Amino acid sequence: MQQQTVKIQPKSVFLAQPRGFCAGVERAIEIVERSIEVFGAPVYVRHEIVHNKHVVEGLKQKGAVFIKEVEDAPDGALLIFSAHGVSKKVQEDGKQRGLRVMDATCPLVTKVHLELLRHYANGDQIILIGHQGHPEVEGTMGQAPEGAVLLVSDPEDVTNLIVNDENKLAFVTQTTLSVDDTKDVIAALQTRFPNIQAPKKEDICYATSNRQMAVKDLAKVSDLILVVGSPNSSNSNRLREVAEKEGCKAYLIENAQAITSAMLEGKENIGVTAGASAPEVLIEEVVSLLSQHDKNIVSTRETIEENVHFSIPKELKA
Ligand code: 0CM
Ligand code: SF4
Repeated sequence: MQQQTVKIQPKSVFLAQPRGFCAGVERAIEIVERSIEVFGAPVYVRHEIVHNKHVVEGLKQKGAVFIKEVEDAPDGALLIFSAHGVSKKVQEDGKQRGLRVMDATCPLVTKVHLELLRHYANGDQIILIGHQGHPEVEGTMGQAPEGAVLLVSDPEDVTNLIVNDENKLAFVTQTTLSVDDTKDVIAALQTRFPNIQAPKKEDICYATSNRQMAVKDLAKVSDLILVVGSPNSSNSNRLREVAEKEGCKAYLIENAQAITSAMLEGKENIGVTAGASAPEVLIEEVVSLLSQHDKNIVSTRETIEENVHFSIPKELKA
């Protein structure tokens, strides 16, 4: 076993708080589990319910079938949309097929959709700050007809934008971006288009900003940070980048098995955090590996208390 061959004796292990599951992920997983309990297996989930391999494999065992598109679900199926949200077209496809649909879109993603729709109804051109190809970006852009929303990822994209009327512009953002990088993109937008309308309340969600704040704090005391999360998880990738920007070496790891001796060589103080879709059991395994010689080296660094909960649809409640 790889775990036994890793020679590690850090002086201390710091655990970020908050870390791991957010309210939107908890709700999305609960929707899948309750759908199976209430309606029976199989249930069909369009896209990974959240971007975590362990979560997806666990739900497969319970009777969830993960599909790419609505058309991959058989007639009469129960179809669940992932936490990242879907476009109007995907919603429409589900309706057209006459499928029973459960929407596990995080309410904070839906908030961005509604904001975008409000601007669209006002005749504003909308700029979305986000990463091309990410399912949330596809879902958010797809709230309005093709061409109505322009996507930018960095200040350079802002320089190249061609807009219809610079006095009828608004921007929204993906929920899981780097808070600091997004500030730079917003500054570039506001410099070029002084009348651009901003969201009333930030679109980057509470879980994303809190985890970034916590990893910055971790970076002050760590010489290595391990971020538990899957490679396709946007918010988890951002945590690794934020740690590195703070001057701390950081790796995104799927689980404890991914830790190598080379990663740990010469590192005395190791910080551990996790993306919003990474389950606590994976973090526990990482901590237990790092502290196998002495459990007393582990301490938690709390930066902010979280108290957010989203309820599941009525028909799934016990
Ligand atoms: O958006 P991201 O790739 O970070 O998704 P995730 O499934 O890793 O995290 C939860 C969410 C959302 C929306
Ligand atoms: Fe919702 Fe934020 Fe969690 Fe995504 S990371 S599911 S937007 S709370």
